[in-house]
Amino acid sequence: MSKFPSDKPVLVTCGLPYANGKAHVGHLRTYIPADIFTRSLRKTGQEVTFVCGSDTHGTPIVFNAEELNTTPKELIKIYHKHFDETFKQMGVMFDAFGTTDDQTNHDRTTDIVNKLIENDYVFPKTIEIAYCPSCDRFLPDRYVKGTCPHCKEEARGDECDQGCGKHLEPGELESPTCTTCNGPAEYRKQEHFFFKLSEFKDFLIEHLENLGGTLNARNYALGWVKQELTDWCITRNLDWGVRFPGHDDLVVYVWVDAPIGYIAFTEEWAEANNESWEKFWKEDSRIVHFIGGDIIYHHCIFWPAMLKGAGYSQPWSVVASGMVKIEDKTFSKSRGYVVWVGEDYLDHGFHPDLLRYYLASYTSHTKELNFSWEVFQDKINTELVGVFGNFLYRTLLFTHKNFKEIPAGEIKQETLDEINSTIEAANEAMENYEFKKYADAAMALASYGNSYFQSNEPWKLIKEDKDACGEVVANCIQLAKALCLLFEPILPEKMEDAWKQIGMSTDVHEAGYAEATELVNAGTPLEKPSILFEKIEDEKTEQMEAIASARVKEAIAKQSGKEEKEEPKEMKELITFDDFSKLDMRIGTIVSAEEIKKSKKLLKLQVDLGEEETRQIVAGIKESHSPEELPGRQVLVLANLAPAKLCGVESNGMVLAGTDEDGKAILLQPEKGTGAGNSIM
Ligand code: B3M
Ligand code: ZN
Repeated sequence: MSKFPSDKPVLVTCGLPYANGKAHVGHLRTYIPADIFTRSLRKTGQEVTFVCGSDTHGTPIVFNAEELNTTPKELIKIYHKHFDETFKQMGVMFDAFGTTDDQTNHDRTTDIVNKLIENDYVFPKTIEIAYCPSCDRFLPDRYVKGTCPHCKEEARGDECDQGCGKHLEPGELESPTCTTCNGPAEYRKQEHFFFKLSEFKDFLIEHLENLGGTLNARNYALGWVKQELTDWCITRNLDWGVRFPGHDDLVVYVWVDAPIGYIAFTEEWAEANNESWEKFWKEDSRIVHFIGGDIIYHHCIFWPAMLKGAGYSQPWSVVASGMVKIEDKTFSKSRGYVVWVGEDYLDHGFHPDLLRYYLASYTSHTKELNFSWEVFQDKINTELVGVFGNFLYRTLLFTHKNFKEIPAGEIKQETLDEINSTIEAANEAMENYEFKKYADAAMALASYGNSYFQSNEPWKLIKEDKDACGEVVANCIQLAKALCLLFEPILPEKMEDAWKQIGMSTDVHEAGYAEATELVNAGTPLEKPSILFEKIEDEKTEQMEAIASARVKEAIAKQSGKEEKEEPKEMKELITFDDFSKLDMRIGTIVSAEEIKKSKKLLKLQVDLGEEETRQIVAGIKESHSPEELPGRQVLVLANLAPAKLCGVESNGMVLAGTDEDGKAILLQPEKGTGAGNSIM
């Protein structure tokens, strides 16, 4: 049964960007799918409110402001404006976009903290806090670094950001050092306030068992809750933030007032639109949080417990996106592995909708996404240009040339059935937060349109039977109409254009999926069409790749200067011997190698695997190996990998390689020469 539309009010939120840095593609991996989800729900007839805002408190902001010789207030003003503008440019249309420093949020936070105190969920405790004797101050969160007590990696005060990723409580860090003067810090006793998180264990287990969204969020959180829940220190020694009631020297921890921003922004929206915020936060509702995979703990544990303790409604779903990487390194603006939305994308003249399409359709939402200009180009050129754009343009050009209007003609049941089943599949994908499946379903309808056009040969029919030709064309325009509606959530601006081109005078953003099967109006005049999607040239991709790799190289150089440690490798899921024995691994001998002209990274190899014919395998080793040096070399090959096309070239297996210090491929090889085809055990 379909979950949408429902009678319950739906609120969609996105994790709040810290207002102390620019927007990068990693951010968009959360915001764009959330925007697509909101737009798509609206198309089913569901009313949705979509809110977000800037996260303006916490030590990173005070820290940055100090470094830039400005005040936190000035700093957040600049970045708040930047995010607001960037989201609008990217077509991410929030109904409200506030800041956690708004008075509404100060008031709501104070109210919630007071409720928690009243309900006896807050208690004082004297703890050891890092203190720097030479700077003469207490060191909250980012002001102190040291060793993580859990994994012994270098960590900062509130989070083991380079090691195990655990949230750290004040006083937990070993060998504390002041990040301002780099001098040794000491622990001093001080009274702080704690939230009794441990009392919420049973509530949280039940809450999480019923929580919707993506399984990664739910399952991680359940794992943590079942292990241990420690009470949570919710105050800090800072001037900047929301005052802890009754204590002028303390503010609440940023992770208290940041999620409360979701409520405050709903209030701001309600105030401006004469609406109720309570229907979401005090009554039975569907609150859907879109977040990055690194803040599951805060959204699935702290936040619902806090809401429960203060008598508010809890989230209905948490949708957590996988991380974004660039050249296999996790995005990190502090380390420089980053693709900026402004200077690395929009400023190069790329249309926002292309990036929306790429992010939505590249891989499943919870998987890691390795940002690649080559894949970006390939997806745009083959799918948007080659399939969807091609169908729209050839249909409209042909219609304009031969009819100048939508011709009369019966819309066939088969066409309507195809549209209906696509919408059904797309909606099901959306309800499961499977944006790639949604995009693929829509693209498959465009392919259907191309085959329909091609097999009916309207260019022949026009000479023989104009009426029959008109019918084919009318069916194509019906398909085009459905495609505009299906693609609007992903390509909002482009579909505004396409909607006009097919002769519609209404607003495509307001139109619902139900209109897809409302018959197009014969006789509607059609203008000469314009091309919606242009091919991205190879030179452009190469230029963009060069920028990205220069950025990563620079970051690596900077880092080795700072002697920072590499990211530790996370172990993948355990597999059984049975799983392993499914791999057919063999020694292979490279017989020949040639360049794939279109690709910077790929070579086409013929490999002897002891079979009758050699195998064609495409390998990403062009940057490290020239084709001439390869024939005769022995390599390790995964022989039973399903065939795939890389850059249009068929590949039947995988040559195993590792990477060197610069991230270039190094081939793995047997210790001594042996027969091709010998298996690896
Ligand atoms: N400002 C950003 C992050 O840690 C943080 C999110 C707050 S959501 C309430 O990804
Ligand atoms: Zn750790």
